[in-house]
Amino acid sequence: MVYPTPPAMLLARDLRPADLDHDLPGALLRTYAWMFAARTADNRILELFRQGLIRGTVTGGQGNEGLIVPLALLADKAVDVISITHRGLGAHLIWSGHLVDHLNQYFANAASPTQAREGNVHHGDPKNRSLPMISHLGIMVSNVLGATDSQRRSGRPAMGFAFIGDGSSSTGDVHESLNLASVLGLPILFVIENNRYAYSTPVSEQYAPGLELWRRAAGYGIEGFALDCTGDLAVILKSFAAAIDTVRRTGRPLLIEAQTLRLRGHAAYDTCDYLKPGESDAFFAADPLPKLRARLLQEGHEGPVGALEAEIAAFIEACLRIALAQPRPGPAGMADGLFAPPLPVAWVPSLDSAPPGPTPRTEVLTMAQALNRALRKILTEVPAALVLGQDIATYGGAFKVTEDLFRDFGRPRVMNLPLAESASTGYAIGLAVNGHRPIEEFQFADFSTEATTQIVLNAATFHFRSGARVPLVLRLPCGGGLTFGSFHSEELESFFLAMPGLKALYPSNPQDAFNALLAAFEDGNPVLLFEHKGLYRRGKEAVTWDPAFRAVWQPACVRPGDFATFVTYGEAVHLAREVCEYFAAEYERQFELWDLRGLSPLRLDAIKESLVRTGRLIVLHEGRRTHGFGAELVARLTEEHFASLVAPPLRLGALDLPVPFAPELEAAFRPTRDKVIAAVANWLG
Ligand SMILES: Cc1ncc(C[n+]2csc(CCOP(=O)(O)OP(=O)(O)O)c2C)c(N)n1
Ligand SMILES: [Mg+2]
Repeated sequence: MVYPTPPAMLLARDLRPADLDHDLPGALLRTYAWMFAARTADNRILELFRQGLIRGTVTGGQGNEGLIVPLALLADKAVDVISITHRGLGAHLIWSGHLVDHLNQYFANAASPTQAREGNVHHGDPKNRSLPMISHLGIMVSNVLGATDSQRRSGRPAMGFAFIGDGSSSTGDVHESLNLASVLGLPILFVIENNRYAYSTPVSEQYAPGLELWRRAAGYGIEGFALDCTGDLAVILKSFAAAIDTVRRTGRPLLIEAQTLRLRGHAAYDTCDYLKPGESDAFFAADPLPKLRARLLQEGHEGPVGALEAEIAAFIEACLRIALAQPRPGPAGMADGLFAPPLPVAWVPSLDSAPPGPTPRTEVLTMAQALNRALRKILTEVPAALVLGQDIATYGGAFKVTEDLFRDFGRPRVMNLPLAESASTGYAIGLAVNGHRPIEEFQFADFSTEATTQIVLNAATFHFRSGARVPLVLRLPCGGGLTFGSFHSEELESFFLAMPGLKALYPSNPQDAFNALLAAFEDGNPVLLFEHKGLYRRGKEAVTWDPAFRAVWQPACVRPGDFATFVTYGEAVHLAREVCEYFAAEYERQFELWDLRGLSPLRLDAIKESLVRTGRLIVLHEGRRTHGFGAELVARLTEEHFASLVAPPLRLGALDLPVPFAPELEAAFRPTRDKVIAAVANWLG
């Protein structure tokens, strides 16, 4: 399909600071052309929405062009990073792609950048470092930090553009990201688009009256200033150009609070009845577009302005005709779009990256040490790999899993991060999307709930909605039994895996842990690695390079048996082994014990075969029973082979309570050897 050729004025997508000095009228004319294109496209999109030809919602950028167009023109689109918000169609048009591509997105056509899996302005162009937005405001800011840092690590003189509304300035992620950019020293231009409203909420209800948001910069130790983006475009262009130069040159963040406008209310459906009398008229009076037009006419550009307006309007209509006739999407291939294909590494076939000798090198290691060896191997063999988390550098992590890595690999490959799980995870996502391969340690799995949106809505959906991959390993020290109480003992597999797009491994021994970390790392998707704290130092076992390490995605048969199929994972494998031994000795019943290992995707074929043989199913896990992972396991295992069951399945887990603190209470809460034996004996009848 040949798309219409854009008008000559829209072929140039850049403005350089020198252009402002040498040919200011030309620069203003080009800025006007793009502002006019963005406005006209936004207006037409609104009309088409009202005609029912666009679904979802339409949040226009009308009034924001004086901010977004200059910035997008001045950015270096060959290296910089951006995440455009719901007021930034102008930036999308300038950054990359053809207008038809962007219209395809609005119409949810088959050829849309998101394959119609996302709507409205929720697209980006990750290959060109435009990171797509999700609805959750504030979340993308840290992604910009990560991708910009990735660019810089690769030696490119990049900077990032992060947009924040007056409303989203209140989110935790924005605060976390401003602090993170400052402490890491990242070249990010933070731009607050202050249009005085968040949906219907005026700024007086968003932050204390009289405050100016740009003054927050000082609190983060960065520069900041205010800029009226409804005013003189020459001033706006020069101010932005100077700010961009400062950020690129200093490598430090900078915060601009830009006064801007939201001429059409929050979205197409907004009644705007919360506006004070005359307020809307005042907005339109401040509109930068007619003001710039009047200036250009006054300066004698009537001819070019009229010509470019006619050309742009005709171009937009031609593009709309094409986009309206594009094929609709179909579901074929949708299910395969959840995960990206693996990113295999050509590993040195040895435990420690040394050339392999005639006999494979073996070390007797705890699980914590096995994980440390795997991290060391990854950092040695994959330059794009990096390890991030709290207290993981000199201290070696709360459980010493990263011990000595900082000493041997140094910063920035082994990096402490501030206490900000959400922005840290968003930063890791940004690094991953741009080609780095971060491994993030959460100090305790419990604290990953702070990053829930980043994990389950952003990272997990990224590939599905954009086609980009997010090779990210999230290490989660989990589980109880150590008298740590409710907030340091959680089992979160059901919580996270209720949402699509995450893979998960849960090893039960040192060799599997070593294998699981390598397998998770080369999967090329967001992978949760559950590490039970009780297993870190449970004992030492021989660990070696295992050419079949990817088999850790499959369940392992720990003990053969014919009477019942017993499925579990993590620390409970050890408990289950004792239970199996007890029933073999006391009841002469042999249970076939399976260690699940891979929790997502679930590979249950071998266990199903076992169940067909035994006809009896026991599922055990440490987490709570209600909505526990066992519910899914029992359902999946029995729905196909229901007829071969000779007994109802037995599902064992913890009580439906917060994890209690005292050892006596925790023992009553968790499955223990005696309780499991009693439950199984009762089930046997
Ligand atoms: C975290 C979050 N909460 C609520 C919403 C719903 N919502 C969508 S836009 C919006 C207002 C945003 O205001 P602001 O940040 O000022 O940006 P503006 O729309 O004014 O450009 C709200 C509340 C959201 N998208 N994200
Ligand atoms: Mg706002």
